[in-house]
Amino acid sequence: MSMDKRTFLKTGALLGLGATFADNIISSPVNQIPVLSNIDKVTDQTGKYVLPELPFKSDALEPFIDKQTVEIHHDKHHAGYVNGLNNAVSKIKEANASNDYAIIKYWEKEMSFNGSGHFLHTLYWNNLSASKGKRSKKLDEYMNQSFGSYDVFVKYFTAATTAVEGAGWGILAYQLNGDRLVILQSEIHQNLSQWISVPILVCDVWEHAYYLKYQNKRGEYVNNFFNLINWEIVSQRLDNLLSLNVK
Ligand code: MN3
Repeated sequence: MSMDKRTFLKTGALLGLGATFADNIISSPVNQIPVLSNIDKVTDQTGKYVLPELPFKSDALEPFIDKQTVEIHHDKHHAGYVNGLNNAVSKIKEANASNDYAIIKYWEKEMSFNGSGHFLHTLYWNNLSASKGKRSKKLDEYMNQSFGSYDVFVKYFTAATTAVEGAGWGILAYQLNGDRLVILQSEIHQNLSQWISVPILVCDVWEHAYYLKYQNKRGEYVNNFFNLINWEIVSQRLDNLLSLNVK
């Protein structure tokens, strides 16, 4: 039994998972990564979004990134996203309580913009350090599989990140179902996604999904969508994600 498998099984036991389930899980390379907890935490105990402390002193990245930039970036910009996100969440709660969804599109956009801002900055601070650290064998394996080599990754990531149109991010991501690494550009923070959120239920509202039958009546199609949801699959997706225990 490999170290990875032992680590996982131990964790699986802690989570109360059966051996069969653990055996299934370890067949995917990503799940051999020991469970990571408390890295990239975005909330406090109560579930409220909070600004994480910097994992280093604000001058630690000198001379590459200066102290003043780090302080303004973290204390002002990142803090602003956290406040904006909490505000959007409370406005959405109000909408649910009053059954008034007149400006739900606005608050969804605010939640997405500020949420992605909060989450990406949390990842950013935690993936920076004055001491570079070493890549794991597993990460190198995935780099080789996905891009050919680490050197190609560096060239590709540099090119894609430099070429982001306007403000945004270069992102190295693990594609859950496809089991590979991908490099993405994000314009602004979000484009209506939230980077650490993984879909478990989706409804296609492109016109091709409903137009022949519903024409312009998208709301009717969405109402009827609720007659068709496979909640077992949705529940299973949630269970799969909870088993990753990355909270
Ligand atoms: Mn920023």
